[in-house]
Amino acid sequence: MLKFIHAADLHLDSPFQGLQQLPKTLWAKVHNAPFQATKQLVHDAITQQVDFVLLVGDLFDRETQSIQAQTFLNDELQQLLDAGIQVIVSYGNHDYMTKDQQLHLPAGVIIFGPEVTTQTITTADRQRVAISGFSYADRWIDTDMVPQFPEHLDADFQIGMLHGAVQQTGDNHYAPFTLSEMAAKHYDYWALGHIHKPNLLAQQPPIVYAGTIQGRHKNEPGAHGYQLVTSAEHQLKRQFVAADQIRWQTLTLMVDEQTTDTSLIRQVQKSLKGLHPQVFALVELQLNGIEKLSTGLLTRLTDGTWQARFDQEQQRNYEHTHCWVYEVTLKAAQAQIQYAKLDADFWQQAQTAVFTQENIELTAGKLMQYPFLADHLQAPKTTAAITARAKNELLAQSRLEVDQDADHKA
Ligand SMILES: [Mn+2]
Repeated sequence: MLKFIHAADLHLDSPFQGLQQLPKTLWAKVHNAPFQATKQLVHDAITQQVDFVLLVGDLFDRETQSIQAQTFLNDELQQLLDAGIQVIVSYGNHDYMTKDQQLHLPAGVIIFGPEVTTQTITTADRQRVAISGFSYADRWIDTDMVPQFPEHLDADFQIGMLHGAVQQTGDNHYAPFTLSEMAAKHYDYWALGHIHKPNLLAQQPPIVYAGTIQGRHKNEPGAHGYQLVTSAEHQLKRQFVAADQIRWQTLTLMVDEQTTDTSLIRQVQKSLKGLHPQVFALVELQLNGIEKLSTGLLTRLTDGTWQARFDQEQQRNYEHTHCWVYEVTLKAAQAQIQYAKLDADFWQQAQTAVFTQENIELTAGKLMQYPFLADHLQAPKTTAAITARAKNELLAQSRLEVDQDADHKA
């Protein structure tokens, strides 16, 4: 039986920005999570006695890697090689191979170059597996690489490794492909990387995104890990295996006129105790119905005062609850908030004019040259999130003004 692991997007050395306020031990756990997840993969590969491990790009988060991250990965890959497990690597858009910046992976690791080539591996039980793939030589590949992949060769199984995204309208910077051209190659498995959510694009033969091994921010929620692939008759079957050490999730609570600083703390703690996460949870607390809150509490939620108080509480409990609330987001229950001093139509007009993709790009300026920032800033979700935050700020601000006016009248 053939057995292998397909993983991608380890993103070692991810900075986990915006979480530096976490308690030291928790911050260390978060920062180490991609490393621990990788250790888990290596451990599983050895205990499962797989034939080989495929790593489909973005092993590192940036094209320049820390010595620690390089040493770590080399040690782990060496353990696989020592156990007789072959390792096949293609680089992606985050760790593309520049001429002057070559990674030194352990001797014996098979690394694809910038052109599509094929490596044939013979497994312990004499099965021949042809694996085709390529590495990024630059941060972008605008051309479809699938036509360069050979037809199914004379081997028991043929696998394609591709770090990229399905062709879409607009920009295609990540080796754009279509499912039909992949299917037309008659491979037994397409091992994909780049998209961080584990995703099965086609059932049989499988065309699969392994997903990132560890979710790195709130837009990568849910379980993450790798694919364990085994042969049954002449088909390859895959199974998702979790390897992540922390998980991102959202907790939604309703608040109203009765909510006080203290009652909210109790309400959140009670809900967290009920979560019982299997894997340590980093929780975005989403409060709905905030237009009913007192001005004082709304202000303390907006300026971080409430969160600072709550942090003192969760410092004492987080090892027990296995959760940490890292962010509080505020939502009004009504779609249209009545702003005290703002005409609703005027707000709508201003919102449409100000919160545009174009304005965000203009504001970001030179930062747009970094593909990972450009991807984030161009996502419709980002525009929506910035708009929502501005609304909450305006709401808190206008409520304060109303109160001040009331004071003047008294
Ligand atoms: Mn990636």
